[in-house]
Amino acid sequence: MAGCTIASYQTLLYLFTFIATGEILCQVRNPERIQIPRVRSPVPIAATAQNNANVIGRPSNKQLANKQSSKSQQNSSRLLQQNPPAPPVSVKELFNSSSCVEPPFTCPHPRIQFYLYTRLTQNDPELLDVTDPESLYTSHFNPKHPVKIIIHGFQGGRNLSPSTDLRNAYFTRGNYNIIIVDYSTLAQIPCLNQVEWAPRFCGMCIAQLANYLADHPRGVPPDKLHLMGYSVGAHIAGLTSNFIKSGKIGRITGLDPTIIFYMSNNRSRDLDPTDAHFVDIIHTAAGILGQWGPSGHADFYVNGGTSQPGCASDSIIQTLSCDHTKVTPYFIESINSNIGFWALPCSNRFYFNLGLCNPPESEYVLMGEHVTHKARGIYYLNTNAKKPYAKGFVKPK
Ligand SMILES: [Ca+2]
Repeated sequence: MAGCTIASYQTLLYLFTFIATGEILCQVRNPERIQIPRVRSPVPIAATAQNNANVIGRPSNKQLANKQSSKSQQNSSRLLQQNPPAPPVSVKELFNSSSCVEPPFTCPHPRIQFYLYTRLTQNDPELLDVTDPESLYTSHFNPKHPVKIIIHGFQGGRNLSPSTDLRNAYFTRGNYNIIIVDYSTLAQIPCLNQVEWAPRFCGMCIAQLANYLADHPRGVPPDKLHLMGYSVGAHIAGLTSNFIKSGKIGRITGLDPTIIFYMSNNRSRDLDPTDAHFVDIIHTAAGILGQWGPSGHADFYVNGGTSQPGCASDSIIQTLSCDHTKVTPYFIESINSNIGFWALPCSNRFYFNLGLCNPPESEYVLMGEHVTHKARGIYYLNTNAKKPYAKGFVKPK
């Protein structure tokens, strides 16, 4: 029995290594300075504390009024990031949630942080404190600009690609409020139990952020939010919807949602069309590291959806990781592409490859950032093997 447990653990570890390798392969670190808003709010705290009444695990009014508590949390957060707890030393500890993350498991949690980036603060993100109404007042958040909430994958982080590349692409285009959910120290490789548990917990805390934005006089309602998640981050976006009480999320983009831990048909446990007004999914490693079946209003299968050009290598791990991670450069390029990733509706890969799907031009849609929210069903498209990946509008021969 113990042997089975260890064998299962090893299998899972290999799977997570695939995902982690994919994340690590494209790591880019950017130096930055964190801004913690300190200017006083012109609006009484008591007024906004009342609006914050529906948030999950919300702090008490005493906490809302206690700035010292907020400062302590920020200091604690920094210490945790600088000194993560020691990894577990036994199989039993691996399945103990407290082995890597310290209780209490309530939101907000110092290991799940929200960094606001605007065009003016690209290198000086502002840490949002959902217990403090002043935090949003004194930040550069502008409710007139689109709000993008980016959720990285396993072993990702705000200073790693694709978070960094997404920010750069959006700020090249215009003004946005980009909130990076950084939970990099929440789910770590040795703590397998947390890899299943952490996404639900993370979703709950992101819902607290969404409710904070919805209740705040200078915030936005959930239908103005665009959540996008890569790999397990896609499911976290879906799980977030389970905890939002103040409306429905406007859009969720799933970037090759991982299949690991998400192979059941329990829609409350993963990303599905009920989680937002519009859910678009891009598949690049379907059936291997990514989910196979369609799970959004619109599902895009790129180059067949499973194997990506330019990813072949001598290492099977590198090849599979490359297929999985390739989804992010496709989406990033879509933000500023002049020709776009045009896709056509088609029921399956076989018909697409044979050129049997030949719909009228009016049925083609753009994949990626500028997808029409009216898109429904399964779409296929091909890309170039190297940048620029977009082929523009291409009709089957
Ligand atoms: Ca769901």
